[in-house]
Amino acid sequence: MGFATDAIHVGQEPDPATGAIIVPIYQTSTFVQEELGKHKGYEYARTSNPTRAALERNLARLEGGKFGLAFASGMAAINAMMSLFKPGDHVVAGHHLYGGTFRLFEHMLKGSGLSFSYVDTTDLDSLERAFQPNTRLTYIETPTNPVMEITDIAAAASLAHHHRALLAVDNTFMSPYFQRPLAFGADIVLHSTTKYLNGHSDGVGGAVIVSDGALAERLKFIQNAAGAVLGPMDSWLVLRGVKTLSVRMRQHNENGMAVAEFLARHPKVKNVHYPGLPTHPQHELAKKQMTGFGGMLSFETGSLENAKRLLKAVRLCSLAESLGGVETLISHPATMTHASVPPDDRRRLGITDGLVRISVGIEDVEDLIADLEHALAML
Ligand code: P1T
Repeated sequence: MGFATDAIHVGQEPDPATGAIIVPIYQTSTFVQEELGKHKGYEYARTSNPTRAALERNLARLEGGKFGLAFASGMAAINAMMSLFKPGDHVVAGHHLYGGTFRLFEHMLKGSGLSFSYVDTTDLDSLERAFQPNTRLTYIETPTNPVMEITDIAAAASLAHHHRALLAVDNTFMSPYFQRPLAFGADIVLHSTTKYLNGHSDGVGGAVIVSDGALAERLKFIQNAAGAVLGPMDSWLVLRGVKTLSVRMRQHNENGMAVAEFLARHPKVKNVHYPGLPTHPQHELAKKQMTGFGGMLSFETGSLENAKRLLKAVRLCSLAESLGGVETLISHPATMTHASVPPDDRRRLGITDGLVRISVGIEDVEDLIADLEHALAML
């Protein structure tokens, strides 16, 4: 079946008890057993819950994987996945990561004995040089948050496998509608479902998707043992959001492209980071591994003062962290999403004080452009 059909139907057969077409919110902590050892497949809701299980099956299919696991947030999903590794293991990570992921690695997991090298994974030679005998994982975002750098997933997977490491890809920015990392050889896909998968800015969640049965077993063990599971109500909200993922993503892409082109033409905008623009340094690679460019972009206003003025002047775009919802959000990475990255590192990575990020929503694009035009006139 096609992607949109799968998004609407997989894991969502009519409820066997009532025929309800929508998977019910099984708001329960436990399940009554008929006799010792005899039950209907569910015992205790941390271990598994039917609403969460429906979402997990759905997300696994959309990513082209076999197993999905849903967590309480994107960070909980990343943390659970990182629990696969033990003290002494080394991780090669992309130098551009969501600030919270960097904070987890540097300020929590380093203390538990993991070590990290951060490299420019768009440059396959530096990626290759970063492997050590104890490297067990390569961890990337592509495109990266917030400057939209793109790593060749197939090349990163073969390098990782050559060094007997796994490749994990945070696919939050593209969603499986535009990019399916497992098909390019990645072993693990991560999501903050808070973003495009939910799509309506009304829940926090995360997911891990894999195809390997042994890896899935270990992740399932971690999910149950550590217990940062997604609740039934939040699982239901993501299930509902995913039903419209394909139509939303097409509109995010159309609006994203129009806003990027408008900004690229604007005399007060210095540099637009959007993989759909032919001027993006990895535009060709983007076309190879993505089927669209999505709704995320960032651009340079030149100074903190300009960024501040712009963010104050917008009326339709909302100044807020997060992304991937139907409404347009605008943010300032240096002081918001990436505040936990040390200032020197931020500057080296191009997360300047003048950088502004937009999660382009699916409003009428003329309204968005008019809002930005009005705000840019204040600079
Ligand atoms: O917020 P949470 O659901 O825990 O997800 C964390 C996360 C993981 N990966 C990526 C690529 C992300 O962008 C995020 C969260 N990002 C934001 C809140 C943001 O505004 O960028």
